Formats: sequence, C-alpha cells, structure tokens
Amino acid sequence: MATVKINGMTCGHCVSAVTKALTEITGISNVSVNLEKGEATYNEDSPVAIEKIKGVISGIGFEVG
Ligand SMILES: [Cu+2]
Repeated sequence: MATVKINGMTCGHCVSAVTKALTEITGISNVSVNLEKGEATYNEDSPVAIEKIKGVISGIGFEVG
C-alpha cells in the first residue's frame, strides 16, 4: 500500500477524478482517495514511478505534494 499527498482537491468531483486517473495507471489498483486528508492510497501490483503519478495528477489539474 502506497500513499501520496494530493493538493488541490475541494469536493467529491475532485475525488472521483483523482480516483479514476490513478486507477487507469497500469500497475495501480484499489485506489482510495481521502478528501479531508488530501491523500490517495493504492496498491502497487507492479512498480510505478512517482514521476508517472505526478504527471497524471498534474494532467487533471491537481498536484502531488
Ligand atoms: Cu472538486
């Protein structure tokens, strides 16, 4: 289980967008996003570079902190 800080989420739509984007990354499953904590947790079924995650998250308008 890995955890990343996600900055910029303000509502349920943000949570849905982040959850969907992370789930679509190959190797990531079981995504859970916590709005209050500003965190996403997920399982890494195969190694995923943090740069990949940062790129996907910034691509939808948020920032990995
Ligand atoms: Cu939102």
